[in-house]
Amino acid sequence: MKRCLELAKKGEYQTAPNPMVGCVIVHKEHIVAEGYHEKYGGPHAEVNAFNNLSDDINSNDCEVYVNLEPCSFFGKTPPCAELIVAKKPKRIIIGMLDPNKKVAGSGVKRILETGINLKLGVLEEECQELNKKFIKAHTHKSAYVTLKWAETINGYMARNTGSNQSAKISDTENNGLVHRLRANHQAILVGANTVNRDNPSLDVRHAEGSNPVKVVLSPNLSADLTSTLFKKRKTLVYNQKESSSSEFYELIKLDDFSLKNILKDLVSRNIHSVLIEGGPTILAAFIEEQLWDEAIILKSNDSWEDGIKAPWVGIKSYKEQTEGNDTIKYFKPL
Ligand code: AOF
Ligand code: ZN
Repeated sequence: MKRCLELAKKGEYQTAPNPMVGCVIVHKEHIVAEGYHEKYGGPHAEVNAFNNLSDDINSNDCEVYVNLEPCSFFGKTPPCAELIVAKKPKRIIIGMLDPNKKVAGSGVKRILETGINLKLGVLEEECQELNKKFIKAHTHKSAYVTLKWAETINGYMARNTGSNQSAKISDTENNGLVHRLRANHQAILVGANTVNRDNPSLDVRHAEGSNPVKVVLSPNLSADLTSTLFKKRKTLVYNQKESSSSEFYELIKLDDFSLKNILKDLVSRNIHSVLIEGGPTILAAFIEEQLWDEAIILKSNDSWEDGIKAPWVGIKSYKEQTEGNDTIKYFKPL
């Protein structure tokens, strides 16, 4: 199962909104074939693993390991549970059930019906951790939220006035961490004030992976639609005034404009995860409404005399790491 998780992780930047899944086929205690879900829309892990199994090996004598329950419906690909039933391995070992309501136990049920020996719940916590964004979206119909900001050693995240007010954490901004974080989320969200003051591009530059969907919260449509952000790739602009679409932005009017409804609307668009990059008011609102799943704070060595205070997550970090002169702190709600 550990190997399944390793294989699954290879799909990290390509599978969303699908889960990361790895599959290992064992014959006489030796791994004889492996496969993983490589990209969204592509074949599932089980299919790739069986395609890699040599014809000389009888699948009836094999054990199949997979970190997620085999699917049981025709989506972009045929059901993996039927593949398992057809290959009839002597045992299948599954990490966790699939929270997708189109599966939700029916894959396991189908396999058990045919008398194949099945074990469920191996390394379950690790399996859940790997696919936490997929699980959150399917279980709660709300996007997985990661908060991210940079702050000075004395807790300021922005200057009081002027443009480009954000605290720049040069050691970390320039390495891959921030960009990997962006590539790891399906969307990246900022408020109208951040757009107007910082004019960010919100692209992935120093990491592999595709660019996340850009999302702007602009209840009164105050975000300047001529900013850099709106010059390429479509941006979703949640607001209270108007729904319309143009080449580079889609205005989405929400009658009940709330963070909760925005996270729900993102999932309805197949966007399972969102990185919140500011500004301070929006970050504080996600914390206040307890709508966050993790927070990553980049703490610099700079000390400012004044400025806009960074929000406070209210708990201690569970992990810290050093990047040059910066400290990266990781938080999860209790
Ligand atoms: C598996 N193995 O490797 C993956 C599974 O549209 P489709 O056909 O790609 O189906 C996507 C759904 O299938 C996804 O939401 C999840 O429930 C399941 N993913 N299942 O047996 C895999 N990636
Ligand atoms: Zn499948």
